[in-house]
Amino acid sequence: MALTKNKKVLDFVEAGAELAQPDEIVWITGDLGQLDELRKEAVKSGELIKLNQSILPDCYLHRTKVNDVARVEDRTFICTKSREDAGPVNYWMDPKQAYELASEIARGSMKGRKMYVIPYSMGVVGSPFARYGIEVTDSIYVVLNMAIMTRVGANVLKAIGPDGDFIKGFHAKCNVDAENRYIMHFPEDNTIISVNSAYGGNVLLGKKCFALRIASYLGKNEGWMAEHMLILGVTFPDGTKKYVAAAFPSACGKTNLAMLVPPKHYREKGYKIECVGDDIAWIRVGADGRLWAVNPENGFFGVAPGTNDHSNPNALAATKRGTIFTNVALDTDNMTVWWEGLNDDLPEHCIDWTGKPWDRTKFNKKDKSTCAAHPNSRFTAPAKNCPCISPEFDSKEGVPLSAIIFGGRRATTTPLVYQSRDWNHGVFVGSAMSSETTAAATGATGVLRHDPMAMKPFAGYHMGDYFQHWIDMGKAIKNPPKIFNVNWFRQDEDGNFIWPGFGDNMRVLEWILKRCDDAVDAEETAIGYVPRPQDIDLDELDYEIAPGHKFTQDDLKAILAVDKKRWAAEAEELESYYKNTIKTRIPAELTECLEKLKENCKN
Ligand code: SAT
Ligand code: MN
Repeated sequence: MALTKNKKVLDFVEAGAELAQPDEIVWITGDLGQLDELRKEAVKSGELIKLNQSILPDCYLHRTKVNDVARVEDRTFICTKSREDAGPVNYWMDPKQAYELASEIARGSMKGRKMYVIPYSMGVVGSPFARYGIEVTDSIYVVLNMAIMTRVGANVLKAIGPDGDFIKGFHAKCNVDAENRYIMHFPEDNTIISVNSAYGGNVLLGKKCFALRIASYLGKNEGWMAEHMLILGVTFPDGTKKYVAAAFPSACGKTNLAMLVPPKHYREKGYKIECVGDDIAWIRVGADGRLWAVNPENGFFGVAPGTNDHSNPNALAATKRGTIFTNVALDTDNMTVWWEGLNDDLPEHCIDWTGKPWDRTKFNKKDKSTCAAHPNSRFTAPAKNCPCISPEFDSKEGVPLSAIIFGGRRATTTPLVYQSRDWNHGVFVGSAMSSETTAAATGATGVLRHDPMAMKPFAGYHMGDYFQHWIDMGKAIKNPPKIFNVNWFRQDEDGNFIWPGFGDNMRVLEWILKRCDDAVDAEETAIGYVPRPQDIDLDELDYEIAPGHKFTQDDLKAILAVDKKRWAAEAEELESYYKNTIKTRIPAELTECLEKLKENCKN
């Protein structure tokens, strides 16, 4: 039975049903009993595998088709009336053509299936930040994941009200045919359509599709920002708190930084990190002239491989109940999960992510094809499970930002950390981000590509207009956060990571926050302010870059150095990206920063 009298909602659901012709329509109420029945049904059909309930209560494993393991950027479209408005780094399709194509593919696709109607909220229901969506889908996996990642149920329909608007999301898994897979966004119609996939970012429409692509477009028009950022809170020994948002591309450690456990001597002094969000931040200017951020999500869709007791004990703890694992390995001796980097106890009896028995004797760390878990295998865990979740997680107003951090995976050139000269220069630094690609999207990994503000796959409109929006926001912020860039991924000639990363990133965070208070000096360089090596706390740092090579101040000096020759080349490359890729609508403020960088690198 329909749960609302809102005609727009009813018309949308009816149109979806008319097209896809499901046998039945099921409204998701948010009722725990209903979700439980769906889990049972999914276990019966094999869509979910029930894990050991005494070790992993309420946890399940799901395997996708092997052709459907990551976001598909080349099949993700922004469908604006004018091609120019989608901009140069998005794939574009004419909206009329897109609707027709999607209809053709989805027509009759839910025959013999049920269509679930998921009312969901991005943000705390009823808060001024919150935005609502309705996703219809024929996948129980999607329903159960959305019920973790967002706030779902009848109360959302109440919040939408009898006449309110919402973002329309239509998902049909069809035959999971990669050749007919389309993830389409219609920002001018508040609509998302996804067909022929059943994987995470392609189908959990509240996440990247709504909370970034559609929301970034809404934010541009309404004067706020939707960003691919974690949000964390730092508590200082005197009890004060400061908040930081950080943008890194997918699978570059946002979840790890958001849940960081500081080194022992910091903990002993009273430092604490709390996680507000690990992937998406919605940001507005507050009445006090500062930027305020909320995490619109309700769970974590984190990368499993590499997550362990050292790299991220908080994320690991979050996955111990109520979690859906996707494409990890199944340890059949005790019906638990395993992935590369979880521990050194390779399971003796194990089914790999494709559903085949796995032979641990053939495992070779360097060869992905011998891995038991897919490199982009994931856990969907409720945020409330996280031991370090911030008390501000459910705050309606969000948290005030002291700093914004950009970062990518860069083996060379980019120092461990540097600070921009001011807001506009910070926007320039974000626009100049490049990072090595990861398994989070299909295609080659380890290839350096431009990824401005980590939003290349997620800005729902023209990238030049997006830069302009950042510049314009700066004008509206009386007390702007300071903007920094970090790079945890510098490598030596043998490919070893020079900086330890993980919990030791606290040492860099501390410097960043001191800079926000003008409590520490810095060296002005060609690219911005870089720490003096003595200002990064190396106390009790015990890290071996390679066997026999312990990290010392000299290594720190090396990863803080700004090599003007390399930066001159970087600037030249960026100039070509601006000119040949973005081409138009680049704010003058950014080209001025580029000219200054070129000038600074000359001698
Ligand atoms: O697949 S998702 O887009 O949800 C995760 C990611 O790539 O960041
Ligand atoms: Mn992400």
